[in-house]
Amino acid sequence: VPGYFDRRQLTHEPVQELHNGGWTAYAEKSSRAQIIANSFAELRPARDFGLEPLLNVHDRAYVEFLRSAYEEWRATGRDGDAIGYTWPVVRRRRLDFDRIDAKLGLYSYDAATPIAEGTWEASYWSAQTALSALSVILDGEAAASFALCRPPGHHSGPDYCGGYCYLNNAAIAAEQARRSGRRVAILDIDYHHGNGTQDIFYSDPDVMFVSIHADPVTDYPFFWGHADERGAGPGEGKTLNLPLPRGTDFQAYYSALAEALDAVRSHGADLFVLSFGADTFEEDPISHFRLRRDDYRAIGERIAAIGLPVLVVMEGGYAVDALGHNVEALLSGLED
Ligand code: SP5
Ligand code: ZN
Repeated sequence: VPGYFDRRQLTHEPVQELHNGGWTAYAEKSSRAQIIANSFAELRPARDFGLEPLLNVHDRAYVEFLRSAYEEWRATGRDGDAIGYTWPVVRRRRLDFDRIDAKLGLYSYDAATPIAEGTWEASYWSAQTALSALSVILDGEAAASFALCRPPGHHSGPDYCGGYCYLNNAAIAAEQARRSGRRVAILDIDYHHGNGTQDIFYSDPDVMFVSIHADPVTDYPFFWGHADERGAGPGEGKTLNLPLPRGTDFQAYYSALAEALDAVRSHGADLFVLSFGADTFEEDPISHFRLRRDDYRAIGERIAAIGLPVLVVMEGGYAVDALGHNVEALLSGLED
């Protein structure tokens, strides 16, 4: 499976995030990508597809905010990373905001997603990495490809960042594929619900979104990913959420996977986008499922069995030492 990556994705290195009522070390660190990259004999560099595919998914004002937020933050005399602290949730009005603190509240939904010096550059190249990996599939050169995206993307929506995500890499690739005539299904198997991806395609009848994740009753992002969220308007029935309880092992997980793949088949998809988070791993430090390394191989094999071209887009996974092995296991299953 050809893999894509750009070293500029490593320039994003926020120092801390708000968690358990205090500041802790940022979990989505660049060594995650480095260790996955090290498990590949060869990774191809990303090509530059420009801003247009990003703007087909994200609002222009949001993209401009991402580009300039760090500079604006520093211009107000602050040190360190830009992070919001006031959110316009209560009786909000859409105003034209100028103050960076207001914009951070407007364009984010949590305090786990700071904007550091390299955030725009890394996010831009993370999205280009997804588009590059997609292009080998669209060109018919490979039946499967791997985008080593980092920062991840699935919590980012049309005009917001959150959950370590700034640009929605999987959604950007899916939208690009749809525009070249493909019928796309996205399966998200990160531990956390992919609320941003769901939001982007919620009313869309063409792109199906299926997610297996920790029940949002107990886990982040709490407000989305419940089983009764099934899409809206013409997209009704094209969103499928399969929440599972903390402690889920591979046996229960595999049943959900079978249900998810049945839905993909019924959509008549001809391109499969896998949002792959390895934070379902038993040793993940921030998550609570019990998958093991060999289970990722079995997941890959099961997905390969449906016989569609597969674009794998990296999302979360924080057991850094095991990340390379877990990604390798998934991709080796896909190859068989
Ligand atoms: C892409 C992805 O997996 N995002 C997950 C975001 C989850 N954020 C909420 C949990 C925060 C836990 N932070 C622990 C920090 C340890 N230093
Ligand atoms: Zn996750």
